[in-house]
Amino acid sequence: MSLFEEMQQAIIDGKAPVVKELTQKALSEGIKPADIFPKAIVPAMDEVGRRMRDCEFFIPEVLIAARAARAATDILRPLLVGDAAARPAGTVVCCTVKGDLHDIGKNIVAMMLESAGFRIIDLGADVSAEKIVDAVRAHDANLVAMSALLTTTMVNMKSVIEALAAAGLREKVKVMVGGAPVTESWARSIGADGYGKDAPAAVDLARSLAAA
Ligand code: B12
Repeated sequence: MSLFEEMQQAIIDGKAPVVKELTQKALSEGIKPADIFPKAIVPAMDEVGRRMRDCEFFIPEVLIAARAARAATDILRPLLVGDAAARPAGTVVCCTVKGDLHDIGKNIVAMMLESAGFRIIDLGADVSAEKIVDAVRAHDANLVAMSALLTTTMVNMKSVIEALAAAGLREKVKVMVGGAPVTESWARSIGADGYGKDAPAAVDLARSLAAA
């Protein structure tokens, strides 16, 4: 098994200490930090996404794998600053909307996006439209990923889209939405650019929106 394959397996198995050790080994062997994303982390998390889609993995396994992937990204991120070849796939402002404290799904989405090479600005839960607008501006984000778990808070997604438009930022950012009560038709009705039903779908969607 190659070092990259070993790393992939360790991520899928959720073995964070092994991932950390293998990441350090890869770096000591002269492997470029930027190569570790496409050759180990992204394919491993793509496989985790596939298993989740096929009901082979459930939330705990996904969280454990995402944490293991983070053991690598935590080491690699500081090394990538200023490396043009390692430009992130995009910058995503991630949050759960105002009034809503549910953040488990949002955290999974954020971790999967990070593992797929996106820079994540995670604002947490119960986040106001103004805070999202400020973060998009401050971090020059090209994507906003919003989560809502309550039928009473999903309406706040619309307010965020309106606030982005009022701030003159709507043309600059793509908006993706998700969360248990959110649907494709809801996303369309509030003028979002896309809806994802789970974290693997969020990764596919972010990739296609960032490329559009
Ligand atoms: C855990 C939980 C809580 C925890 C939250 C802890 C936390 N840190 O998140 C606590 C105890 C705090 C809580 C509180 C409440 N809860 Co609650 N909670 C849940 C529960 C059981 C699980 C939610 C969850 O984490 N699911 C697992 C994650 C992984 O799934 P997910 O969030 O849907 O995310 C996935 C996808 O939706 C998608 N996704 C998510 N976000 C995004 C974003 C984007 C951009 C994309 C593309 C995709 C995407 O990808 C994720 C990963 O696959 C649900 C029931 C349920 N089965 O959904 C009720 C539920 C959501 N809660 C509910 C309620 C009513 C409440 C309370 C109002 C209860 C009360 N009376 O106080 C409060 C509200 C507090 C508040 N202001 O937010 C109701 C909502 C009903 C409704 N239709 O609005 C539910 C459905 C339970 C029920 N059947 O009644 N809750």
